[in-house]
Amino acid sequence: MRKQNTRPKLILIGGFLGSGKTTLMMALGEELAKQGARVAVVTNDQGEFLVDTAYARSKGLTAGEVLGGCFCCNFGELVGILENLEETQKPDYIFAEPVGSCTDLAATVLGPMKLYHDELVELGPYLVLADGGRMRGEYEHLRLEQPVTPREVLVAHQLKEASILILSKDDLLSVQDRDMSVARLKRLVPGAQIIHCSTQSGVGLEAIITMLKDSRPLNLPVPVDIDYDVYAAAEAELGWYNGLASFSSKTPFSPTDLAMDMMSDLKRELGGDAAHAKILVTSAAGSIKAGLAGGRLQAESAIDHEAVVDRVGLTLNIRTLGAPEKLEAAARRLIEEAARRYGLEESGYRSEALIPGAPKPTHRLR
Ligand SMILES: Nc1nc2c(ncn2[C@@H]2O[C@H](COP(=O)(O)OP(=O)(O)OP(=O)(O)O)[C@@H](O)[C@H]2O)c(=O)[nH]1
Ligand SMILES: [Mg+2]
Repeated sequence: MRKQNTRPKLILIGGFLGSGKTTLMMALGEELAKQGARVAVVTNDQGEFLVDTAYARSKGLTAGEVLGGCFCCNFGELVGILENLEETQKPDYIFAEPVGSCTDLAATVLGPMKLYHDELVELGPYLVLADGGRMRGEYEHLRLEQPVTPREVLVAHQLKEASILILSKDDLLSVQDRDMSVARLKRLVPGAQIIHCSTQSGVGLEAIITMLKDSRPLNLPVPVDIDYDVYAAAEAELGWYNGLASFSSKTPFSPTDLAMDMMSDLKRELGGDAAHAKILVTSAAGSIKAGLAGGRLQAESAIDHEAVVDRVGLTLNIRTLGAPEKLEAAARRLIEEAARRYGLEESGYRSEALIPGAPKPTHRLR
């Protein structure tokens, strides 16, 4: 059913790299679209060539993107995209996914949007994902309650400024794991509403949709203070690689095998160090997306497992500890190795590797 209100509802979905933002955004978007609503998404990255945008478009969703820095530092561009979506699509809901290493969105995006562009969008709740896989793994070793390292400060801050905390990847958690994670989140963000959710089992999705449809006015999340030098240091710990290429061959090959082999090679190379690495392989037979987050390799495919094709397009995004030049060299080796193993001809390679610059928000309301 279409929304009554004429302004689209803008829903920001935040959370650390690999926590499940895009997957959740697609699941919610597809469900709302099935119910007759018009849905658009806005993706965001420090660079170009995004798996998330290509993935959203491969699912038939209208996707705009803010490139070259987060929403907060490119606020005008975000507003331009929202205006354009309103003019061309008249969406009921717009999901926007900030960069996973970005925080302070209450002060730099939501507050300014309400203050300067109230006529353009109605603000929905700010959902922040706490990665279920990491809550019962890596995050057990993080002092989120008394953060010290830049990573701890960043992750704790992301969680603390949420309107609603989503404990993601519930399917990976035992009941006891879930209870412990929810209890920890409650201690960390007292009074927060917490919904546990899985895009695999479907748990929690209906509760989130019901909340998004609620037309009662919302309180904006209150900005939480953060030291921008520490925040910048947390972002600068990560090397960023985005690349794309095309592969073709006279002998048909399996896009699924190619994607999984490449990600297994990458997992061997990066081990648990990948904040998030993801690949999207598109072909005439469909697409496959595979991701490596928190040391776990997972795939989501919209293609027959047995399908073989003679050409594919490939987009590869890696965010991990380490220097961008090393990352670029590793990604290049990965692509060359895949081409050699499958006897493929490679063309159209483009890439960029960088360390995110210090955040300099267009607005910061406190
Ligand atoms: N088991 C499980 N895996 C999930 C779930 N949601 C997402 N994933 C996997 O988690 C990985 C990261 O998912 P994304 O949705 O790409 O995460 P993201 O937060 O958008 O990542 P960035 O855009 O890099 O910050 C992928 O391999 C997904 O398949 C879930 O509910 N259960
Ligand atoms: Mg994403």
